[in-house]
Amino acid sequence: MPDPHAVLTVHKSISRRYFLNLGVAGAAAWALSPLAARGDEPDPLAVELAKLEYLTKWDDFQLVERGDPLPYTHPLEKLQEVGLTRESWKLEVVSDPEFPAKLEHPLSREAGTALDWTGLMKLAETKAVRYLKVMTCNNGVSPLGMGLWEGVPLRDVIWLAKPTENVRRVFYYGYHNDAPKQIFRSSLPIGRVLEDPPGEYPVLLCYKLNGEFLDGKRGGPVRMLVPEAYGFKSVKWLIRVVLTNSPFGNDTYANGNNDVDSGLKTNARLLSRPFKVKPGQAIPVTGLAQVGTSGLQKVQYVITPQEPAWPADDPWFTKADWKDAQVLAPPEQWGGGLPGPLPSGTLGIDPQSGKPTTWPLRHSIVHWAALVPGLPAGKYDLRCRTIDTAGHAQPMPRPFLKSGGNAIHSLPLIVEEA
Ligand SMILES: Nc1nc2c(c(=O)[nH]1)N[C@H]1C(S)=C(S)[C@@H](COP(=O)(O)O)O[C@H]1N2
Ligand SMILES: [Mo]
Repeated sequence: MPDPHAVLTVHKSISRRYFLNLGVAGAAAWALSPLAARGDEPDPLAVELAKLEYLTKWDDFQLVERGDPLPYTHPLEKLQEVGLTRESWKLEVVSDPEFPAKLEHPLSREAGTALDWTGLMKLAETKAVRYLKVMTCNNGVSPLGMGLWEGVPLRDVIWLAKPTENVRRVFYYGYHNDAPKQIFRSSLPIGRVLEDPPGEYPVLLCYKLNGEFLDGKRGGPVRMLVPEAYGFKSVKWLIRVVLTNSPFGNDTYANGNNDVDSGLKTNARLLSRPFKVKPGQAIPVTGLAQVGTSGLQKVQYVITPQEPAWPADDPWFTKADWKDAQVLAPPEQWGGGLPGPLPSGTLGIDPQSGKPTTWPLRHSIVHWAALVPGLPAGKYDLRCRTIDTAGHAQPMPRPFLKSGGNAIHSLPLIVEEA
């Protein structure tokens, strides 16, 4: 267990660094701001900030899980029988009977050739890959958690099955209680699995989150991890990979009207702001932004009076007076209960300095902050948005909800004498 006070120090230090960056005015504002703890009393906002580790602790990771019963809740004996313990885990890589692919060495339970945990760990000795990635549900408003994931590239296991022709897609399945109605599956084009565009991370057979082996609750022993995609592509309790000559996807999530080819969207959320401030008092605001396919150039905020209401013909506040917030630098401590610094070989991290080689990192989050100048008494709405690398303001360029949420987040703010 990491020391919660250590975390508090980390977060106060990033916030303090931000306010001090603003110069003399910033230093004065910092001293007055509720982020500066007074004496031994941690300020309520500082306590909120203390929860904002860069990586998410296991217990704070939100889950999206189907199954009745949930696959990991079976008694140990049953878990062993179905292969949901490390010792009993087996992964098949077989051909699709409906649209057959040609495999010279299928990995099947029946033939006793399925990949087991020992085989996976053997591969991991030379092939293990680690990277940071945010897990977000296509239908959720904020990320489920930010993780350091480790696994073996899926392609290395696919090659063990010696595919030779008629492979157009990869279907993959989680354990589903042998009940057809409970199947959870997803798919990728074979090209995406075999090749990574420059700088892109590989699709993984993932077995670790934040330095610890996945337990059942986190989708273990092994889950899929698709770095650029929403969570539904990262199937948990993985038991079967099917190589198919079908040119079409089979994703369970398509049944929910979801855009199953969507990459992560770039968007911003507010995390903390005082609900009520005095007239003229500077307002410290913090938030989080998700760095999606289109990258992140800026985070911005705007405050508008609640009355009169903003013109209905500008629902995305494109004509509002948006101001730039400050995207915070990489953290000095990554949090998430990680036992020590980021492990060597983490993609995107310089092995010498332990710092990211670019910032922000792809498919990840950043924290941001702004010190908003004081306002006259009144009722306001505070909003935030991102500007992506191409200069598109959220919710563009893909405002369609079923491709993943990126609506403009808004919270009320009251300015009045105490
Ligand atoms: N087998 C299985 N895998 C699954 C799911 C599921 O219900 N069953 N949910 C998916 C969805 S919709 C999401 S958003 C992610 C969430 O990952 P997490 O629960 O580890 O946060 O898991 C995905 N993998
Ligand atoms: Mo999801």
